[in-house]
Amino acid sequence: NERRLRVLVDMDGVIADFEGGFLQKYKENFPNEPFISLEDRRGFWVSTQYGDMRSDLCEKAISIWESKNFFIDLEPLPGGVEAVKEMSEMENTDVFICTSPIKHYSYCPYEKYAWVEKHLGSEFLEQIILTRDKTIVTGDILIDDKPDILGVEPNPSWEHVLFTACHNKHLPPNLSQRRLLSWADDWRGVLQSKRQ
Ligand code: UMP
Repeated sequence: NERRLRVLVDMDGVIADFEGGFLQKYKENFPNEPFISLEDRRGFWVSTQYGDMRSDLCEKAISIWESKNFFIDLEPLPGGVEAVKEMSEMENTDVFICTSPIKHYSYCPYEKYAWVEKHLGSEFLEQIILTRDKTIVTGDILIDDKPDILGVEPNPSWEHVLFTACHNKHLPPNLSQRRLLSWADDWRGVLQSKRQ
């Protein structure tokens, strides 16, 4: 059916609290090292901002999300699981979880599946897209907290709706990019605006 709406929902920073989970485990593992509060986060790459603070902190940051149980232990972001379930039950709507795994593959891909099963239910295991290049995935909307989503396809089919996160909330207004401030924002209106 050509009239079905296809919604791609990012995982880290949109339905799973990557930033909060990172900061908690970083402080536990490196209690004597400086850290960046969520209020002071700037830029998508946590490792870059930590490396800019002190060069050895880049690899210390990376060691946190490369560890076993990092991704499965992430808390859901407020309203995200409920929103994904609700949109998946809407008529003529297909929802996919579209997420980029880290290249250290020992735990992350497995734990992303386990997280989806735990928080969304086993039926959502059918809806997972793991890709390092989201531009080659077709959809009507991609809800994602990364400001610049680039890849081999110069003209992706989806409209990127920027989901607000600690690292992107200070970016200057971009009139060509819609935002969702949180899952309490009008995501239903965004979906409706794409239906025809
Ligand atoms: N990630 C890094 N380095 C960082 C921050 C995040 O490798 O500094 C990882 C976590 C996620 C991926 O696996 O990048 C981002 O995936 P998306 O949210 O773009 O799907």
